[in-house]
Amino acid sequence: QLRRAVCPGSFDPIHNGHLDVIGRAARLYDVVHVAVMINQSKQGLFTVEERIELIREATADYGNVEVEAFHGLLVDFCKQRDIPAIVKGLRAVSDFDYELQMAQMNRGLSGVETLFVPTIPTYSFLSSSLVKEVATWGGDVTHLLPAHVHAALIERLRAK
Ligand code: COD
Repeated sequence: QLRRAVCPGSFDPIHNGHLDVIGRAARLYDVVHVAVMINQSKQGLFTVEERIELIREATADYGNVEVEAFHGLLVDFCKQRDIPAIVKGLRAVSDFDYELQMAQMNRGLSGVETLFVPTIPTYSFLSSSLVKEVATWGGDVTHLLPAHVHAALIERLRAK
């Protein structure tokens, strides 16, 4: 039986911090599912379909990453696909409170485990919202995103 894990998130858009965590999970598990949350109440810069395409291109070389959208509870996504583990990056203590709450809740709901990998220091300050904010005002974020994501971001911000 294949050993599966999920890396969930908004990924609006995917950045190098996300990719680091997904890549590390992909070395530990047979199949890594990247689950892109559909959030009806919050419109992103990219549509869920666009985000999925950007992630697919960024993770194609790993060879064992599957990218899908989901709505509703993450534990239901896991149950439907026989996924026993959630893999998350931990940036700093500021992430810890909320991540611990979600981990406890998800385990209580369905027994799914959450594993945390410490973010590499280079990306510990990185978030999609900061990348968007900096890029909006012309700051250079080239080194924080895969090249095709950077190009899509610049294009999208120009069109707005
Ligand atoms: N370095 C390393 N990892 C990072 C970095 C970084 N710089 N930035 C983010 N990450 C990792 C983290 O593990 C993070 O959780 C993940 O990437 C995704 O990040 P985002 O910002 O794209 O996604 P979020 O925080 O908006 O995602 C939240 C979830 C979708 C995971 C969460 O809301 C969820 O599970 N929702 C589903 C509904 C549900 O089940 N709710 C009940 C929860 S108990």
